[in-house]
Amino acid sequence: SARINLPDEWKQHLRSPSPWAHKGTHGHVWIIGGSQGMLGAVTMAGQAAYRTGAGLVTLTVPRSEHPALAAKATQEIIWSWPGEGVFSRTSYQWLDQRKSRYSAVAIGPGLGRFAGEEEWLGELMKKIEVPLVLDADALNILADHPALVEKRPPHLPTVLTPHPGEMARLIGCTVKEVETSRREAATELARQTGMTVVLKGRYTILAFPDGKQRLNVTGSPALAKAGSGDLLTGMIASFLARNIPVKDAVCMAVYLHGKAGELAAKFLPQSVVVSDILSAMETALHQTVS
Ligand code: NPW
Ligand code: AMP
Ligand code: MG
Repeated sequence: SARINLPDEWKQHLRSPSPWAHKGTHGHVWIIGGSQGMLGAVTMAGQAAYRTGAGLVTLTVPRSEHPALAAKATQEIIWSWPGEGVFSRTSYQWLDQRKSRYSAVAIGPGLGRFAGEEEWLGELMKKIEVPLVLDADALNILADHPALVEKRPPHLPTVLTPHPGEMARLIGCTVKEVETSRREAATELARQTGMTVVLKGRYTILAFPDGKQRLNVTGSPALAKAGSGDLLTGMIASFLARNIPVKDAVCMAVYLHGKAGELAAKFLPQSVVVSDILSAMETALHQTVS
């Protein structure tokens, strides 16, 4: 597979905002996920989205988690899922109005599993008319209910971001089998689903519905820590929210995510925490555009 380098046309996507920019100019990212004990996943994704240029980020968690998230989030807007307690208990009608506010959506970080999850994810996949990223537990739901893929209108961009464990569940094999045939696994899933696949790992492989692949070689063991994948999900959603074409958006996100890991790990990879990676993201972006 061709390696990802940052060609000149990507610099265009990353150029500095106009002096006349306002927060509505750079896309509104909607991140849906979180569950008891797993709220960090959505705030980390939200921070990564802001760091990579999003103008607005809204986090949606179950109503029961609203107070806990409100105590944590600062820059992110919180809009809890309608209906008491968990995610699924609602008519979904409000989605028709709500969805037009957002320019890209990510579902899954810290989501957990719950009764009614199949119908819930199906409604979102069907009704969301902007680019969609499915990560973490959204992928696990998809693995258990493969027919959900049909719910997604095929003309809309959809990105799947499995790590090898999630990939093994999606294609029904072992993690070891995924690791010995990463390219084949990613390509097969992209073909089966018609979606863009980001198979994460030391060398992340991207597979597109047209059969093409790209390989990313940036990265660091500093990223081998809780939260790294949640950051990547926020970055992809942020680039998609700015109307960057899906192929460019995923290539840029995995490349810059890896670069940020490298820069944050200058001294001691094992000591790097998420806030270091978020800070290094600015340097990674700056080095890329200059
Ligand atoms: P093994 O053990 O090697 O056989 P899970 P999760 C495998 C949320 N988070 N290479 C590995 O398999 C997420 O968003 C919340 C090889 C392992 O057993 C999810 O919603 C946080 N194998 C939820 O937690 C911070 C690899 O996959 C299995 C691999 C659960 O997600 C953390 C683990 O995967 C987290 O992001 C690799 N590179 N990577 C928070 N603070 O709120 C993974 N595996 O069972 O899907 O668990 O990824 O932790
Ligand atoms: P997740 O397992 O969902 O948190 O995702 C982990 C993220 O960190 C993915 O983007 C991986 O590619 C990245 N990552 C984890 N370990 C490494 C490593 N040793 N080298 C490069 N990237 C890594
Ligand atoms: Mg993850």
